[in-house]
Order: sequence, then structure tokens, then C-alpha cells
Amino acid sequence: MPVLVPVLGDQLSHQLPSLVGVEPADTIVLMMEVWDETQYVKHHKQKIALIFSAMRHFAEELRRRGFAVDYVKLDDPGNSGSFTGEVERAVKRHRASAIRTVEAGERRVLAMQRSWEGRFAVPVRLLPDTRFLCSIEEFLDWAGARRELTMEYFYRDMRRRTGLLMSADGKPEGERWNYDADNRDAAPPGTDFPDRPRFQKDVITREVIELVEDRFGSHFGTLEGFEWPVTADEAEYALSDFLSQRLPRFGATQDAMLIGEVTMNHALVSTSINLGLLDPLEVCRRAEAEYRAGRAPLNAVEGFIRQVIGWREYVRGIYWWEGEGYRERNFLEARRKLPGFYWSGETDMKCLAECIGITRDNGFAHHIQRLMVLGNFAMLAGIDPAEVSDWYLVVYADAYEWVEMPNVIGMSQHADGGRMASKPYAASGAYIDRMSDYCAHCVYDVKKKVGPRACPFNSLYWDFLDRNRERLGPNRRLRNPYATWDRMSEEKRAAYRDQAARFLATLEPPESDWVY
Ligand code: FAD
Ligand code: DLZ
Ligand code: SF4
Repeated sequence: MPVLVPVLGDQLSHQLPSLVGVEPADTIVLMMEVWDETQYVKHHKQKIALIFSAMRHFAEELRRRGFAVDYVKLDDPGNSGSFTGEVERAVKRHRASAIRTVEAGERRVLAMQRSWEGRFAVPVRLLPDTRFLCSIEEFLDWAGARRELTMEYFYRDMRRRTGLLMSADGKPEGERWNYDADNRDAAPPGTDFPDRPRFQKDVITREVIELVEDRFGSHFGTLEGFEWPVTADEAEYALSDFLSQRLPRFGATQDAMLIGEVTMNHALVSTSINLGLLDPLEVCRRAEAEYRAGRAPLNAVEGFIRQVIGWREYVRGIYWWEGEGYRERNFLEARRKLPGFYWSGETDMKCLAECIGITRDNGFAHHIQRLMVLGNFAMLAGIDPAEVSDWYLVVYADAYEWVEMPNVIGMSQHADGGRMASKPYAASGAYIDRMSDYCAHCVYDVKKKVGPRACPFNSLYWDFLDRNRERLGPNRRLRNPYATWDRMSEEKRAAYRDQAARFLATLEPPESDWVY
């Protein structure tokens, strides 16, 4: 009687603990396209296409390695539509003696896995996911011993542990841990960025794209611009392309935004790492090798490695540290509905229209677009963080709860009360103007605070601080903006409040709630 090895859609690594050390002859690998996973939020079309195509390719690779793979397609007759239903059918079909599987990245799915032993009366071996450098237990120990969970200190521990960018004397390379201050340049309009790598769509990907158009046609997003790596080989090609073409300039313009530019000097590796097509440590070693060979500067390589072994591992730890109810955290008690234009992209605000358009066409936007345009606006406008979180989970091809929620609830919306970010990532139009060319093409005037053409970010920024004074006033890092607000005349403050109120009254929720 074989052992059943369910492999989930974001566990596509040949080093997966459930696949290592097993005898293919005694093993049935189960992979399942299931309706429930496509609907717990109505994911972007590109996200579903990416996951299904990558799953189907991975199943082929496993077969070539001698595994028997039972692959359940979405439209297969009898597909029950859920992980638990499909595991139950497979246990019966194969008379499995045991189940061996790797813990899911999301609490929701982990709860299903934990129910299997009781339901199916076969032993279930649930293995930790070793594709992270810091285990959940290690993170909980680290967090439990601290009053403040500062990412920078976590990151330094990860540098020491991995030896990445460390000198022989145990000091950080270049004598500094962090080169963030060197990574805040704008990019002049007209800057030439290398093209994103493109991939031939083979018959598997073409079939999946057709399936998604057919079955998920009403979901957000377009499929025409689908350019994601769907195999480990393609992901490796994309990584090499980044290392040679964009990493050397990754640092300086990391936060910059330009109309029509999707990739800039970003890596576009998050979908591949999150799916298991790339190993995070290997990715960082390759980036370090570029520095050691003198092909990429330290500020760029350190900046990149910090994102992967610092932020990525840290947010995953925070997700498990925060526990149940994380999505519902709402420190600022923000209750407004998400405006409809987050789905349609129809707004006169050029920055939002551009970032939403890029997101619709690519299932992607880079970090600063997510944080300082889309997230910043939602927080200033007082949108309910749970709705904001659902939006991010839908629209990005790299979004899974463990990485999306801390970034949205914690970092971007300050809904955790400051656990992740010591002050809210709130900014007026001046920041967006400094880092992009959006404002030069906007109907609003970024320099104006009140009046019909005033940039909405300006009055919203002050109104946000004013509205949340009780909660944010004690924050020492906000002392300066509050002092500036207090120095304004009452007349000026009233004008800002009025401007913000009139703008907020124009925000309308989507016509239907199909998106949830
Ligand atoms: P680069 O900018 O080139 O960075 C390199 C890698 O570092 C990324 O591929 C990613 O693996 C890692 N990384 C960088 N920043 C973060 C971060 N804050 N958290 C986790 N990993 C990070 N990333 C996701 O993978 N999934 C999400 O659902 C997601 N949601 C986000 C929501 C918000 C509000 C914000 C502000 C950020 C979010 N991020 C998310 C982080 C980040 O925006 C993306 O990882 C990044 O844009 C992916 O593009 P890239 O591969 O070109 O990254
Ligand atoms: C996101 C997603 C989607 C859309 N579909 C599937 C699927 O049909 N089969 C599958 O195995 N995984 C899918 N996923 C990814 C899962 O939701 C993912 O494994 C969990 O989010 C991890 O906890
Ligand atoms: Fe956005 Fe304001 Fe600039 Fe327009 S003027 S692009 S709304 S920041």
C-alpha cells in the first residue's frame, strides 16, 4: 500500500521534505487543482494561470524522475473542489497506508491538513517547510524574547547565520549592515530599463490560459501580458537575467516609479521563490557572487539580500506570531469601503490609475507602488484594512496570506498598532512627486493643498493625522508632523479637513461585491 504525498500548488520544489528520501516506487504524489482554492478570494487571472501551469509542469518533472503522480485537473469528473475532498478520494483510490505532506504556508490550509488524520484514519506525517531559512519555531523564540520585533536586528542575525555579505572577522561587508540610505534616488523620465525576460508559452501554458479565460473570465486582470516563469529552468533564466542586467542598478533607484515602467531594476523573482521554483538562499548566494566578482556594487547587493533573508523571512515569522484574527486587526478603526476604482482603475489620480493599471495587466507592481501609492492612499482614506488585505491577496501573482497579510495589515495599513512599523507609512503628494513622474501627468496639482485641483493626498495626509490623533499622537516619530499641524492656523486646518471630507464623500464602493 503506497504512501500518499499531497503537494500543494506553492510547494513546487524537488527539495520539498515530503519528496526527499522517499522511494518513488512506494509513493503516489497527489497534485490537485481545486475550485475552493481559486475562490477563497477571486485571484487575478494571471495568478491562477501561473499556479496551474507551474503545477502541471512540476508534475511532468516528477514523472520524469520516476514518481507516480496522480494529477487532478480542475475539470476532471468527480473533482470534489477541495483539498480535503481530493485527499479523501485519493486515499481510497490508492488504498494509501499513510499521508506524508509539508505544512501549508497558510493557516487556513494547515487547519485542513491537521484534520486529515482524524478524518481518514491513516497516519499523517506533517513536515515543516524547509524552504525558509528561519523556521517558525526559531522565529517565535526570537520574537518571544524581545519587546520590539525590529526587522533590522532579525536581519543581522540572518546575515550572521547565513554568512552572506560577512567579512572573515565576523563584521558586515563594508563595515555597514544596511545601505538603505543610498537606495532612495528617483529615476529621470526617459531612463532606459532592460526589458523583462519573456518566455515561449508551451502547450501546457497555452491550455491553462485558455482554461482560465474560460472559467475565471470575470476575475480581475488580463492574461495578455502573462510572462511569468512556470518551471525551475525558466525561473533560473529570469534570475540570471536579473543578476546580469538589473542587479547592478537595483539599489539606487529601488524606490523610483515611472509611467509605463513595470520592471525597472527589480528582480521579479517573488512569484518563483514563493512557488518553490527558486531557493531563497541560493538566490542570495548568486547575488553575493556578483558582488564578490566586482560586477555589482555593495549597496545594490545588500539591498537585495536584505529583502530576501530579512523582510521575506521576517514577514513570514510575523504571520505566525500574530495568530488568528490577523486580517481583522484594525488599530486605526478604519471602516470605509474600498473604492471601486481599485478594481476599474478609473480615477483621475494618475499615480493610482497607473499602479492599478500595471497591477491589472501584470499581476505585479513593485514594492513602493504597493506601499507608498496604493497602500498609502487606502490608509489615508481610512479604508477597512481587511478589505485592503483581500484586494492585495487577489491582485498580485505572488500573494499568499503568509506574505501578503503582514505587508498589508502590518506594514502598509498600520492596523497592528505599530508592531511591524514604528510609524505609519503615510505620505502626502510630495513624496510621490519626488519618486515618480506621475504628478507631471496628473489633472491634480501636487503643490496645491486646497481647491478644486489640489492633490487629494495632501489634505488626506493632514486629515489622517488629525483624525487619528488619539492613537498616533503619542508616537514619538510623529512629533514633527503633529507640531507642524499644531502651528497651522485654525482656519487652515479647517480648510484641510473640509477639503478631505469633500474628497472622501466622492469615493464610491464597487457597483457589486463580485470581487469577494
Ligand atoms: P524585489 O524588489 O526585486 O525584491 C527581491 C525579493 O525580496 C522579492 O522577490 C521578495 O521575495 C523579497 N521581498 C522584498 N520585499 C519583501 C517584503 N516586504 N515581504 C516579503 N518579501 C519581500 N511580496 C510577496 O511576495 N507577496 C505579496 O503578497 C506581497 N504583498 C505586498 C503588499 C504590500 C502592501 C507591500 C508593501 C509589499 C508586498 N510584498 C509582497 C513585498 C514586495 O512588494 C514584493 O515581494 C516585490 O514587489 C516582488 O517583486 P520583486 O521580485 O521584483 O522584488
Ligand atoms: C492559490 C492557489 C490556487 C488559486 N489554486 C490552487 C489549486 O488549485 N491547487 C493547489 O494545490 N494550490 C492552489 N493555490 C495555492 C494554495 O492556495 C496554496 O497551497 C495555499 O495558499 C498554501 O497554504
Ligand atoms: Fe497622485 Fe497627487 Fe501626484 Fe496626482 S498630483 S499623481 S494624485 S500624488
